[in-house]
This record gives sequence, structure tokens and C-alpha cells, in this order.
Amino acid sequence: MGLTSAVQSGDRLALSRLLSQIEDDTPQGRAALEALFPHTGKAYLVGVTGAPGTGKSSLVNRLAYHYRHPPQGEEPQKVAVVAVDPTSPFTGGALLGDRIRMQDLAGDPGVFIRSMASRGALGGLAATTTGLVQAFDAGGFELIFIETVGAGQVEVDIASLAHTTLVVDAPGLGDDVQAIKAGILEIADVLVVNKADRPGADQALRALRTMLQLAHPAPRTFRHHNRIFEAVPAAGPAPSAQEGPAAWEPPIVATVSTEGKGISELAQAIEAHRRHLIDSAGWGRRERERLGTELDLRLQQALVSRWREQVDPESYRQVLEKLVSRAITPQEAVRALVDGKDTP
Ligand SMILES: Nc1nc2c(ncn2[C@@H]2O[C@H](COP(=O)(O)OP(=O)(O)OP(=O)(O)O)[C@@H](O)[C@H]2O)c(=O)[nH]1
Ligand SMILES: [Mg+2]
Repeated sequence: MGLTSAVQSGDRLALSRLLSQIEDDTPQGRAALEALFPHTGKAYLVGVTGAPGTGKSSLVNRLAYHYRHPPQGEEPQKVAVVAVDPTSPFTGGALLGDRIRMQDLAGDPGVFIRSMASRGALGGLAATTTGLVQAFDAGGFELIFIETVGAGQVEVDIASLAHTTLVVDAPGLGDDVQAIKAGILEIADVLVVNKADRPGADQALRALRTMLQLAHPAPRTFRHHNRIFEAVPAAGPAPSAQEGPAAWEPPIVATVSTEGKGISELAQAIEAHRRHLIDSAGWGRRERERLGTELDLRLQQALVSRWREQVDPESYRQVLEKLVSRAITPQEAVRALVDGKDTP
């Protein structure tokens, strides 16, 4: 059986091999992803981001357990986790607290956790993440969590690959972290104040409410992630007040992930956002944005690597020399290299 059909039939070893090939950006990996693409688009993608140490991995573990052991009458779902550049390893133990042991998830064929170091993503972090997510999607995983740390453009790009984005905050973080928070608040569909057992939790909740009001004074229309619409207007209709989906106010959920408190409320908030996307026709919009982000990423990559293949190293060196000696500006250097314009 070929790699792609093995992955589709739920073969974990094959899936694991494919994930490595995607990380290494091998030709087989790329071919397999292309073959699998028509079988993707079924999974629900949940981005989880926030400052370091806020409890993202612990929360994802709890959520995974929740979806594997749902309330009576609901079907367990297959859950995959992609942890992008985790600063603390996703290995369980202490972070799971006492009640859920990692083995509960590790021995479960319906759970697959993959940690990816940023240096392990040869094709670029966001593009590699998309690939991993598509592999899980084609492998029948119904819920895929994508954990990222920080608030750079890469995190925002990765968050816009998700259907629902959770931004995780915790009490008692330093001032430097406030800046991180401000940067990612924009992309939040659901806000989480984790470590609600810690002193200062109420204060953190209040601060977030205030920040939200400042960020979205009016009931907000569906605006975030709309970078793509601005960049590629021809790709689809721009969101407008009349035809746009109804406003979504990001709810704030308090959790204690070490004790499992607030986890079912958080799952309900995710479900509410999913329903909102479906009911408000935001689903198609979000899909378009998600795939638009991926298309942009892959275009950038393809154009740069195509350009690298055909550039003459000698003229590159000459242009760089002129730039270093300040004979030309960086802009002139780009025009010289990209458009073949003569340098002064
Ligand atoms: N008191 C308390 N501690 C928690 C809670 N959730 C997580 N922790 C602890 O916080 C630490 C960090 O938890 P992680 O889940 O690794 O946090 P993270 O956001 O994934 O961390 P990075 O991936 O390194 O950014 C661990 O020691 C957890 O045990 C909580 O609700 N209450
Ligand atoms: Mg983590």
C-alpha cells in the first residue's frame, strides 16, 4: 500500500513517516501532500496561542481528553495536536497535573501529538504547519489543535490557518508580556484566562475585558484575518456590513488546566464559535481566508526559490558589493536583481 492510502486508512506509522517528510520538505512528502489534498477539508482546526508558559499545552491536553471522553450521548472525536516550537516539551508529566496521566492520551489511538521545532521546518514554519495539518486531516483526525508561542507575524499567519483561535492569558505575567498580548488580541475568537487558581486572576479578567472594549468599541463585524482580502481583492468579495456575517464577540473563559476546571465551558465556547461560523456564512469566508493564507505563503516561497534558481551568483555578488559601499540603495539593488535594471 502506498504512503497516501496507508495514511488515509489510519496507519499511524505511515502518518508519522509522512509528518517527518513534510518537516524535511522532501519530494515524496510534497507529492504525498498533493495526492492527499482532495481528501482534506473535513477537520476542525483550533489555533492556541499566547505568551510563553500561560498553560497552552496543559489546556490542549485537557481539551484533547475532553473530546476523547465526551459527555454521554456524544461521539468521541479523533484529536491531533501540532505544537509549533514549544519552549517546554509536550511530554506530559507535571503539566498534566495528577488526575490525567499522559498515558491516557498516549495509549489512545485517537490522539496524535506532534511537536515541531522551528528549525525542523525546512519549508518555512507556517507552510510546514499547513502540511502537517493536512496530513492529519487526511488521516481522519477531526479536531486539530495548533499551538504556537508569541505574537510575531508567523504566529498570526499560523493562527489564520485555524477556524477558531484561542488566545491564552494567565495572571501574574510581566509587563513585557502585555505587548505580546496586545499583538494577539486581534486574532482571538475565544479568550482564555488560564491559571484562574492564581492570585490576580480577577484582575487579569478585568484587564482583558477592558482591552477587548478598546480593541472593538462597537459590536465588531468579521474583520480579523482580513489581510488577505486587502492583499488580493480579486480573490473574493470584500467583507461588507450588509452581507457580512453577524458580529462575534470573543467570550472570555476562565480555566485551571491543571485541575480541569473550565474545560467544558471552553469546549462550549469553541462550539459556539463553530456554530457562529456556520450560521453566519462565516464558514466559507474563513475557508477562503485560510486557503488564501496558504496560497500566499506558497506563492512567496515558490517565487523566491524560482528567482534563486535563475539568479546569476556573480551579478548578485556585484550588486551586494555596490550596496555595501553605499554606491546604490537597497531599493536599487532589488530593482537590479529582480527587474534586471542596470545599477548606477
Ligand atoms: N497553577 C496553575 N498552573 C498551571 C495551570 N496550567 C498550567 N500550569 C503550569 O504552568 C506551567 C506551564 O504550562 P504549559 O502548559 O507548559 O504552558 P505553555 O503555555 O504550553 O508553555 P510554552 O509552550 O512553554 O509557552 C506548567 O508548570 C503547568 O503545570 C493552571 O491552571 N494553574
Ligand atoms: Mg507549550
